[in-house]
Order: sequence, then structure tokens, then C-alpha cells
Amino acid sequence: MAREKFYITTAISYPNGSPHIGHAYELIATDALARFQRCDGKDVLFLTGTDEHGIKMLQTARKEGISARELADRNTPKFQRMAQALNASNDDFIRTTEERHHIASQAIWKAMAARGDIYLGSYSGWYSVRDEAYYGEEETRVGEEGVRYGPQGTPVEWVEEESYFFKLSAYQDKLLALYETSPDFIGPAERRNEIVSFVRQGLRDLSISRTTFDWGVPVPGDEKHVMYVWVDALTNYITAAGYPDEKSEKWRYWPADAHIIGKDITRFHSIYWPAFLMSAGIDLPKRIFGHGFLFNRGEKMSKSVGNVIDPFALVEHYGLDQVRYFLLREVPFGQDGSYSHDAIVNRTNADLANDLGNLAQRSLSMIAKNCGGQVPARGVPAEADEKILRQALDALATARQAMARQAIHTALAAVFEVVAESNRYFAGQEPWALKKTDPARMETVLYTTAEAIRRIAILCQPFIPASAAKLLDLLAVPAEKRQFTDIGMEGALEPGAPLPPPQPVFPRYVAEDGAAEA
Ligand code: ME8
Repeated sequence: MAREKFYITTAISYPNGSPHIGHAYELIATDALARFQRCDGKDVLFLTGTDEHGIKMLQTARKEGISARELADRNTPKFQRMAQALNASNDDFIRTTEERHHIASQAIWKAMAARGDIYLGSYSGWYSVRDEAYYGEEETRVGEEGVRYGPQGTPVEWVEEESYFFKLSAYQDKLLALYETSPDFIGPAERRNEIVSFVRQGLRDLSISRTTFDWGVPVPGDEKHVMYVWVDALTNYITAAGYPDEKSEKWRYWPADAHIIGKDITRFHSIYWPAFLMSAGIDLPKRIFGHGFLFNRGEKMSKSVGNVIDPFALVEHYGLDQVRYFLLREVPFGQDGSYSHDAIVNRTNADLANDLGNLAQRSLSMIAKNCGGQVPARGVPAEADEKILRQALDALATARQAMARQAIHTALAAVFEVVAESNRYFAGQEPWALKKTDPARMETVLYTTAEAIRRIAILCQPFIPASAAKLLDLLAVPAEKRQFTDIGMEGALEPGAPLPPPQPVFPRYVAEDGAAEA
């Protein structure tokens, strides 16, 4: 039977600088969502990439005295390296300068034009030749000699240029009907409400080409125009699914199951994108999820992490799974969040080093010492044993529901509730005391604890993949038995199976000067 497909994307980042913590946050969260579905048996396509055209790239390139292409070629590899450094499991990395993307952008343009939704008009506004950008009147000011200046301090003049327009106004009712009939199309709910009231106020047609610069995808049939920003950028999601070749084996992934983006670009994704797709006769994505913004609480992170915005430095300093866990657990996905040195250290020391790490270390060391380094005998399970294992199974159901609506923090909270419960179980059963009084019962308790850790580790894979894999290795769980379908008794540890020597998985964060923190 063919596996169910799941297609998920991040936004494509502007490579006009180095990647920052916001880019890292979005990629980590999307990675967790993608990995979750893979563990759940789906055939996943996970896409990320860079948005290399447009005015921002040109402006930065000009400041640095290089071409936009040189700038893209210099910075995009940093985004690719970041994806590796974050252990992102993306299946593809798209650059909008690639030929496949030019082909797709021109194809969707032609489809929208064939529908009669693109017309030639003129665009006017306060234009800065130096910035190659238009500004709204409110962004400009008039200087002493009557010269008007833009926000970058460069002179602006009133310019009218030929531009192609997309008939967005014709889609107002169709979009409102979409939001009505597919209430899950936009998440979270606050964002949906904002979009609905914005669209109700009426939509204006959209200028979608420029003649003042040529860094972009040429408009088919009128090559003095290049596509301006959103047609080109949004189309990346279908380019990677093989568009316009609907016979491509990748086309089965479309429509996307979720586009994960920041709240600042929710409008473009939930208004322009479905309108373009309706116009071109292409199916709509199932969900647009606008996550919140991440802010540094303004505290100094630590002596050695100078630039805390740099995701590479953050990972280097705290450890990758520590950063992943912190970002996914601490900030309710969808809301804004902040990060600071103390918050990262407290959260990861408490949950990872103390709760999960100590539980694994203590129980596995006892097994190594007292059970000949083998999975202990299961014995006759008591009610408490069955309860803790059942709870791990229930956490999967909770996590599934939460991940389906991108409530990543809720899924993780459910998993770590099992960790806390397993600690209480282990402490309450006192296997060290049973060693003398009832060694058979000790084995059952150690078996149950190890089995609970196996289930927890399987559930942790989407969030902290490397550490979860280490835990599963310590339990000698074969690679092909780490899916969610293996979580129940059918996949349980087999008594007598040999185990490798235990090793700590989550080091405790210790400050540079050696003082233990939190
Ligand atoms: O917007 N916290 O690119 P971009 C969380 N190329 N997320 C943040 C953030 C922060 N502090 N800062 C930015 C673009 N982001 C376009 C997208 S998609 C067809 C085109 C998020 O590099 C931001 O919301 O400015 C966006 O989702 C992503 O990072 C890339 O932002």
C-alpha cells in the first residue's frame, strides 16, 4: 500500500546577510514537524531554501560593491551549512535563481495570464533611483531645498512606470469563502482572524512586475519586465514539487500539507498565494501556519557567546539538541517568545540533564551492574508498571493531535510528562532496595523503566534526533524498529538481549568558570 504523503515547507530566506536565530527557529520547528510525520510512517517532502531575487538583494549587493548573484552565491551556502548544523532533515533546498524555478514561475504566470487575471497598467510612487525602490508618501520627508528623501536618506522622485497587475480584487469573495469553508486553512486562530478582517475590507490589484531593474525572472513575452517579489517567491513551493510537469514523480506531494512561515508574511501566504493558485487552476495548500517572532531578552547570554543571534554560536555553546529542545518546548509555537542564557540553561538542565538524562543513566547503570548488561526479565507486571507504559502510549496520541495543528510545545510537554512520571515511578519503586528483598521484582521495575525510556526516546526523535538516537542505541533498539508503530508492546525490549555499556546522553550545562548553574 502506498504510504500517505506529507509535504511541508519553511519560508525561503533572503540571503542578503547571514542566517539569524529567526531563520534557525523556523527551520528547527519545521524539521520537528517533518520528522514527526516520517516517524509516523508518511512519505515526507520537506523543503527549505533561499529567495534570491528582488530589491533587498540588489541593495545589499550594491552597498558591498558586488553583484546580486555574487551576494547570493556567497550567502546561500551559509544557509545550507546552517541546515546541516541544525540537523535539519530537509529533502530539498531550493534557490530561486535555479532554472527549474524560472521555468515554474513563467509557467504559473502564463496560466494566470491565460485566465485573464494579468493586465498591463502603470505603477507610480516615490521612487529612489539609488535604492531602486518605491516608498509610500509617509516614508518620505521633504528636505531643506524642497528635495524629497526616502527612509534611507536618498532622494526620491515621483515615477510612473509600466507594470503588470494581478487582479487580486477579483478574488476577495473566493478567498472569504475559502476561509469560511476551510477554517483550518490559516493557523493559529489569531492570525486567521486578522486575515479575514483584512480581506473583508477589500483587496486592491497587485503590481507584479518591474522595469527599473532586471534581477529577477523575466516576464514571459515581455522581457523588459521582471517579476516582482511574490509571484516568484511563492512559486518556489510548487517548483520543488515538479511544476509545471504534472507528470513528475514529485507532483504527488502537491498540495502542500503545511507552509510554516513567520507572522510577518502570513498575508502574502494566505491571500496572494491561494489567489494565484486559484487563478492558475492549481490545488491549494492545506494549511498556512504563521509562527511568532523570537526576541533576545536583551540579557548577555554568556561570556563566550558574543553574537547570540548567530545560530552557529548558539549551537556550539549550548549543544544542538539543547537549543532545539529549548526553542520547541519553551515557546508556544505561534506566539512570540524570548530567549536568554538563563532560560536556556534552566530549561535544558532541568528537563534534559536532570529528568531524562539522570533517569536513563541511573536505570541503565543498575541494569549493567545487576542484570549482566542484558535487558532484564519482564516478570509479572504490576498495575504501576502497566500504567507507566500505557501513559507513554497515550502521549503518542496527544502528540499526534498536537502536531497536526503545529502545537509543538504541547506535544513535547506530553512527552516530558511521561519523563516526569517515569522518574516518580522509578523513585517510588526503589529498585535499589528491591535488590536485596525481591530481586525478581527489581528486574521487572528495571525492565519497565528501560521500556518506558524506549518509548520516550522514540517519541523524542522528531525534536532532539541525535540524543534520541543515542538513547535508542543504548537500549540496542534496531534502526528499523524506531517508528511510532513500534511504540507499543509489539516493539518492546526483549528480555535477555545484550545492551552496550551505559553512557551519559545529556551533559549538564556548566558555566565556563566551572560553576554549576541552575
Ligand atoms: O520574508 N523570529 O525572508 P526572510 C522568528 N524571503 N522568525 C523570524 C524572525 C524572528 N526574529 N525573523 C524572520 C522572507 N523570521 C521572504 C519569504 S516565502 C515565499 C518568502 C522568519 O529571510 C520570517 O517570518 O526575511 C520568515 O518566515 C523567515 O524567517 C524568512 O525571513
